[in-house]
Amino acid sequence: MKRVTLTRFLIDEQYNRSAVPADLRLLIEVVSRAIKAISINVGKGALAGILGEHAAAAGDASVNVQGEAQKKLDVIANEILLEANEWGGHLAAMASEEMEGPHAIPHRYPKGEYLLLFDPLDGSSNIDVNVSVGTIFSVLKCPEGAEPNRQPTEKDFLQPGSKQLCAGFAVYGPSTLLVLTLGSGVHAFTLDRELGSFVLTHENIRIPEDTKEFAINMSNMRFWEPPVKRYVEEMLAGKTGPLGKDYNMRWIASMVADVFRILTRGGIFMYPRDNKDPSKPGRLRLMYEANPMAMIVEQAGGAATTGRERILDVQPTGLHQRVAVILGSKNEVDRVTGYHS
Ligand code: AFP
Repeated sequence: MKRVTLTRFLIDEQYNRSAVPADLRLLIEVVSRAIKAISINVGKGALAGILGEHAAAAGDASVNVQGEAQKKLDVIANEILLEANEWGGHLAAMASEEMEGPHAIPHRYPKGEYLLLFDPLDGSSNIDVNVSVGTIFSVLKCPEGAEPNRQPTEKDFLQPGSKQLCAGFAVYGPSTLLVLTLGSGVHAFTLDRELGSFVLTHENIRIPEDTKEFAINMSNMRFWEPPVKRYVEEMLAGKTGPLGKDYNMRWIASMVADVFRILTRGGIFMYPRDNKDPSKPGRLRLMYEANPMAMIVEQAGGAATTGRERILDVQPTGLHQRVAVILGSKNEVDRVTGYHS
């Protein structure tokens, strides 16, 4: 089998309908190198003394802007991505789940036109139990500013997901995978640890429009809204119910692992709005989880909604805002979204 590395994929126009701008190629290459470094850290597990919770200076567990306990690897992954990306001249600024506001490019480095957003380590509650985790990233173009060299503000990031130029995620599992879309389909690369290169292994991934597999955290059932309750009950009724077929269930609690499974064999993933915490319209973050995953899923022929609207159409109001997520096999997403109207 011809071994096409990520580098060749980005340059060889037979893989991309339109040429990938050099600065965007550099961004993707740099992010892929950071993903390799994170993969090495994750792979060391308990041997590196970096499992468990990150202790703030005071010695107690630190919490991130979400008010969630930070794992040591959350902080390490965030720092790896910041350090890898801040000097290359391809970025105007960065934003991360782990940081309150945008991360400016230090004045000593050149700046570029792209904004990079990321969840450095998604699924971090799974790290200590050795279950797959990942990194999710999204690329936007920085709006033209009135004055040159102005520092981008949070407002510059608040663009709907339909404006993304690129989206991707890594899965640190039995193998390390990089899933990528530039708007011309979805492709996955497997890390060849001997070469240190990402090699194209899944070209033009397509999600089957139908499925018999759903992913949801069932322990929240009593908090769901009626349309989701109805849909899940219909699937649980299987052949005896209105959907006329039996369903299987998976819930890994690492979005990257659940989404990659859906990319490879179909399925529907739901983290719907629930009334467990009425102040939160969902658990997952729009800018660096839902939007990149929605672009990838749509580019693979699937669908992604909040239950009420297309995720990529949501006009963001805050860098860390949360949103309900229903994504995967198109016919199933359309069905449950239809129940909401
Ligand atoms: P953590 O990063 O805090 O582990 O959350 C992971 C996640 O954002 C997403 O990857 C999972 O699908 C979802 O949360 C799991 O949520 P529950 O733990 O409530 O099932």
